[in-house]
Amino acid sequence: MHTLSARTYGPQFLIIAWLGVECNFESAARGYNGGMRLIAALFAFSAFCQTVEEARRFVENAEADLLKQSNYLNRAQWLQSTYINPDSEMQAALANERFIDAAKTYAKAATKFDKLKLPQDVGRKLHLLKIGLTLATPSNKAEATELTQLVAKMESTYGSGKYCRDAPADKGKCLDLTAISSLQATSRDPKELLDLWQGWHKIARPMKTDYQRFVELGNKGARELGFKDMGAMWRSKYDMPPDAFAKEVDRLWEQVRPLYVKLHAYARWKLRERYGADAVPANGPLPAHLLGNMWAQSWDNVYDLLEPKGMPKAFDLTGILKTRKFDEKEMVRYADRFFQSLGFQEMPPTFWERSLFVKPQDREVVCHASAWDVDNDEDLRIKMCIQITGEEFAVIHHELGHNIYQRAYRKLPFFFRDSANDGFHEAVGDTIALSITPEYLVQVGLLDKATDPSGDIGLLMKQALAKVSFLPFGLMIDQWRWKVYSGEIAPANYNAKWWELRRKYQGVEASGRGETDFDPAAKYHVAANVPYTRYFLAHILQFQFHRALSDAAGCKTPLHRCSIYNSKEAGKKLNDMLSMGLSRPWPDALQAITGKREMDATAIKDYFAPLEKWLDEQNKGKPVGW
Ligand code: X8Z
Ligand code: ZN
Repeated sequence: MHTLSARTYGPQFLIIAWLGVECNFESAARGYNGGMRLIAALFAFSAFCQTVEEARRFVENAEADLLKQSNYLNRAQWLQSTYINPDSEMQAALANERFIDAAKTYAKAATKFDKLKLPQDVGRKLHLLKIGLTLATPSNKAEATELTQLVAKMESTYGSGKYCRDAPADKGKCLDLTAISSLQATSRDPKELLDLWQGWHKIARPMKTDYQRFVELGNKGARELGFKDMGAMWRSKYDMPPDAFAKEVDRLWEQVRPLYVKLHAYARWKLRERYGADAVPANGPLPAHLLGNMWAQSWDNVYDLLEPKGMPKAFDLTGILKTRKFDEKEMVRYADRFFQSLGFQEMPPTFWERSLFVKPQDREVVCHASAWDVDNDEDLRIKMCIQITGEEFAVIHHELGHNIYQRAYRKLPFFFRDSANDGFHEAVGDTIALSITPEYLVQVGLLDKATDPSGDIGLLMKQALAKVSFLPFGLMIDQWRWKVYSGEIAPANYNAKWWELRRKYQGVEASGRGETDFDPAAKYHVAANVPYTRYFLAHILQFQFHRALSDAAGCKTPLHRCSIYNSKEAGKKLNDMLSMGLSRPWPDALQAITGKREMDATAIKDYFAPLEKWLDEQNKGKPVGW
């Protein structure tokens, strides 16, 4: 980590540093004596020394240039994502290549100020410049072009991926991921579920060779910036040494693992009841295709199979939205109004004009939901092929959370226009979605009457199937990638190791997979090179945020019944944190909202405490673990 305060200075350097000037004074003067030494030193002083003023000017120039290039890159990428074709793919790759090349050049040049004692803002910006990229291209031009084209191509391949069933009756019928996902959510036919699962995973096979080359070139670029590999570069963004961050993630996982294992055990015997002893083992991992989600990353779609018996049901938001004939835009309006109720401004007119809410019929788009700040100012947009379901209602809040964050920090200098760490960005909208309680739904007229809190196990179960089930998945993707980037996982074992980790963390498995399969790239973030540990962090952080904001809102009920809707106090607290952007290390931002400086899983554990107790009862005499 870049710690200016930890530097030690020799006596002569002290004065120079105090003047705000530093250079390799001693080595420039070495070999000279007396007066000559002084002249040589003065020469070095004027020719090679960097001043604080120069550092500030360097940063300002880099900021202005990269802001301009970022705006251009955003536009090229928006076009690629909302209109996949060879031309948009090429344009996006080229814009990316140029942006990365410029950022890398600045990052390397920034090291010339390494020995200067700098004001906090300048020092932090130089640090951010050095650690900011998630993809670094090699300086060899041909390789840089190859790498950015590979990344664009993999994202397009994923975005336009389809499963064409080959049964005669289905000839010519191809399903995209949106269609497959809604079938997976509702079908309870194990044969069909397996077929859909296997069908989608075929889209990833052709990406294996590209991915291997991508790793090679991406590592080369990261090493040119002084990182061990691309994984170390990713782990360097958390205001602590990369290895310490890896340990921090392990620590958080150990805090929540027992809760996950209990939910897993319960899910296993319920699925066994439904699908039979042949399909679901008594004490082994769960079949990956039976959880209602392509990656078994959230299980709320199989809530009906896992519903606690003899308890009131969780509210059925999908049912409510469908009965009331909601359209996509109306769902977004609810999320916008929620943020307004906290004191945030409504989304600007351009948001409604330029966002993509509905999957176009006439072209390929990357349907995976995302939020954009196209001009790094007010041109906020979301891109999402919205489905009319409760799950998507939450995703809309997730995306709008990104936009609200972006707008909160838009007045900061460009290098600070980001979240405190990437987990924060992913946590904001989810935090708001935790406030979609029965009381909130009554307040906004979507539910007639809130159920009695005494029977909340159903509600908590539904929430746990979305949140607790996610934790090991959120963790394992980068456990795999970090090892791939470091070389510990070789291409010959890509798939086997992927399944080893899925089994280890999630306790899920798939049969008959081999190395012609490349199952990791059947997940968007692998194909599109988006780091994933951020979502694991977000699933811890959002409960910390929710607890702190519920306190600010004066909520006295159990946490899962707290909604911060309409609370200006909670809104202010949230905005205090959001508007800090990336200007301070993330513990400062965490303190601004929660009063604590550590990421900590006690909030998620408190939230689910009644469910955990109930699970302990249910699992008595049943195998736990795999
Ligand atoms: O990718 C997303 C968001 C966009 S940042 C929709 N999420 C992860 C995923 O879908 O895998 C949100 C939760 C996890
Ligand atoms: Zn997100």
